[in-house]
Amino acid sequence: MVMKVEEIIEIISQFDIDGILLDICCKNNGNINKTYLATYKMSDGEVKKFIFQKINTTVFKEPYKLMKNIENITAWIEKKTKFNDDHKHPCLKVIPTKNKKSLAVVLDENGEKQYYRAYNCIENSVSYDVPKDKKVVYNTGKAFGYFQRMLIDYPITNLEETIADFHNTPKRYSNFLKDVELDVCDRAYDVADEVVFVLKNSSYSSIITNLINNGRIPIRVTHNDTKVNNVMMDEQTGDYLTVIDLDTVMLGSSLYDYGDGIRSAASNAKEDETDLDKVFLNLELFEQYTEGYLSEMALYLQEDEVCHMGEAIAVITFELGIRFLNDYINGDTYFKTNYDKHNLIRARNQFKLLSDIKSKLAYMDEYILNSYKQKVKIRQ
Ligand code: GN1
Ligand code: MG
Repeated sequence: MVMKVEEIIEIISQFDIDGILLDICCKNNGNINKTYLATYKMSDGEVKKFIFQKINTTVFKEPYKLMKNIENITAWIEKKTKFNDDHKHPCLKVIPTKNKKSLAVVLDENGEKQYYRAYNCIENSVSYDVPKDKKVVYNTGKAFGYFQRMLIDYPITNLEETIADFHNTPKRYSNFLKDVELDVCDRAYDVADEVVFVLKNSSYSSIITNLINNGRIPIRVTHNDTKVNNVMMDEQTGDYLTVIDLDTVMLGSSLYDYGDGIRSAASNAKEDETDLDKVFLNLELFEQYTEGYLSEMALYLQEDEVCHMGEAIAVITFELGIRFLNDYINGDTYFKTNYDKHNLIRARNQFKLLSDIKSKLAYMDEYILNSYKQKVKIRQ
């Protein structure tokens, strides 16, 4: 449903922003929430930008819990940033409504509640769907490593689960099998090759969850959506500024975050590239991300985490491929799509990427271990 400009202006006027709206536009990023960028002239004359987002409540069923997490996490990071006298990394801030709520609520034409939130906009920043160079990839790894490090001592009891079983890959796999069986849209037959690919690679589903369940790797506060475009970079210097999209910050494993970061930042092509010859894991970019990530996190990782970082890239790529294919089979109810077979295209893309990742695992494992050892030795 397309929202009229007057409607969105009415909604954002509920937020506590002391300025006059100059311009608003819809941003076409993210597969879940709807995002707007607005420019204001503030009462002191300064021109400032703000981000507004409509929360997708099919995905995030409890928006207030979600916002509580984000407010607590951003406050935690801001406190640490101030303590460290760090002026390089501006913090994401939730802008409250005039009646001091984290969300503006409006009713849609069916009487359903719609939830909107506002953030400061990180000034002079840019994000990339496909990184423009090696430096962006290095800095993406560093940004997510830094984020994990900032939250290493975050009180975990103070964190809500915003999506149940988000990175529970075995559950994703068993749900997928059920949905293939149900085949509500009559689409499974046409994607038999892709379904067979999933079955053949099913051993990837339980690698990380087994490590967690056997107590071999720690549970940490993790981002859980470490896509390259979730890092804001300095337009001029190319350095990372801050990590955004904190909706899925929950308890999880560092392995999913590292794996997802590589899957996203080191793929040679965008997630919906149809020419599969272009889709492969770029090893040079893999090295850059790994260097950036380990420069922040090497000292904090446990041995079993380091030993499984390579495999984690395969696991998360398998998981996302299943999610896209599952959504296609279910009739495209979860991810935003721009055309008919968009989710199927995305699934094929991830499966091609997975095949390539598998062929490079031995190299990547060795690289990770050497890089880790070097960093730990230097710091000791
Ligand atoms: C979604 O909203 P966005 O684009 O940052 C998804 C991620 C997927 C990603 C794939 C809550 O992230 O899990 O990895 O698409 N977020 C959610 O592009 O499902
Ligand atoms: Mg997201």
